[in-house]
Amino acid sequence: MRVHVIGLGGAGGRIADRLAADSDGDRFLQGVNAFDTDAAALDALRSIDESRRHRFGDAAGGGGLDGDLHAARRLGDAHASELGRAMDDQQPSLAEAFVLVVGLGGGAGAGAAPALAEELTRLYDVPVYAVGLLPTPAESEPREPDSPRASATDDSGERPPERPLAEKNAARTLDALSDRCAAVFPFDNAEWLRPGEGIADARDRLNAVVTERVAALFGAGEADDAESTPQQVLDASDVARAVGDDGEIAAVGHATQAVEPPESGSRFGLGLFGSAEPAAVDTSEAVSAIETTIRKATRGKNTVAVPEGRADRTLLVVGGPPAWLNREAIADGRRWLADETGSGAILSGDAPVPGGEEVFALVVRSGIDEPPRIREIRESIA
Ligand SMILES: Nc1nc2c(ncn2[C@@H]2O[C@H](COP(=O)(O)OP(=O)(O)OP(=O)(O)O)[C@@H](O)[C@H]2O)c(=O)[nH]1
Ligand SMILES: [Mg+2]
Repeated sequence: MRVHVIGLGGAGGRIADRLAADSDGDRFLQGVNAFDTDAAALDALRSIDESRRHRFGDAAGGGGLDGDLHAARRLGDAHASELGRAMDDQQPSLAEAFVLVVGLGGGAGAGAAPALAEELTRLYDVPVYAVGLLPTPAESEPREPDSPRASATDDSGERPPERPLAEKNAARTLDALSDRCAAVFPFDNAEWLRPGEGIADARDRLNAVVTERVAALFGAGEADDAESTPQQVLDASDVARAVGDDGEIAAVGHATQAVEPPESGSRFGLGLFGSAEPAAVDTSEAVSAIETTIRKATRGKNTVAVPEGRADRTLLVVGGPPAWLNREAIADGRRWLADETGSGAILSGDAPVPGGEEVFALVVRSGIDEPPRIREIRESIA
């Protein structure tokens, strides 16, 4: 499907920038923008063309809002139509969905996202999805002094928290986005950190994970050439059916396995596509690669924890070199997934990648029980 991705605030801008770098020219990325009040943060981006970065809210004086969600909401409301217009040169009316990417615990991005979601909903008839980065518990806790001589300490020897209001901002922003977006995809930063790591140390790695999953989900079914047109095309309405339009949260699992490209010299392979060229892929190897990636995508770390793995609706995408996409193995995987998640509905599609060197599986679950970290965040304002 074709999406227009908008990164809001520091984190959102970095992830949109990375998506622009990794998916440059891919058809699914219909448009991409970065919006922030912070001129320096926008300047630090590398891949989004300058004309697609937009600083808004002169009242912020060209800086960030330091987590002041109240001020940020006011700016977002005042500038939402300006942000909508800043997207116009990329033909947003061709997008099949909008994807807002935002750090939920901050100021500028979290404050502007609900107003922009509302504006896009008013202007266009397609879903607005949000990818929301959850703050870590450590961001709102007093920090250990870096060293015995750490300078900026208070009387207790602790430094003040990095973002004292992160959890409360996130709770309010989750509520606001659930009201205004078709679905929210949380990414639980803390789950992806190693012991002792902070977001600042790990952000490139975290952002690579977010970017890869966003591209795998929205890029599936948007092949660039005719040979890779999937047999079972995943389209925008499949995604919409899987994640609903009620602002529910959805979790994304993903796994890959490196495979040998087929030897026959054919880019097209056999497998699903019944090409005349026999492809030299061993069936049992293909079956095992598919089974393994589906299981890993399901049971491995998701973007947010799924209690008991249960979901009302599940979407499965299997991709890779066509010769490796064994149809029976995919059908078996679907049955296993229905059992594993208890989902009445499993939607699925394939994403052939001619000449690709890995098989991947993507599993999206919606209608899940509240993940513990989301509950903790919501309770911070209860
Ligand atoms: N995954 C990821 N999360 C980040 C990154 N940077 C910040 N975050 C998270 O996002 C939250 C908001 O941070 P920013 O995006 O910098 O905030 P902002 O929207 O620019 O808001 P202000 O700077 O306060 O105006 C933080 O509390 C972190 O939890 C990043 O690069 N990657
Ligand atoms: Mg900022």
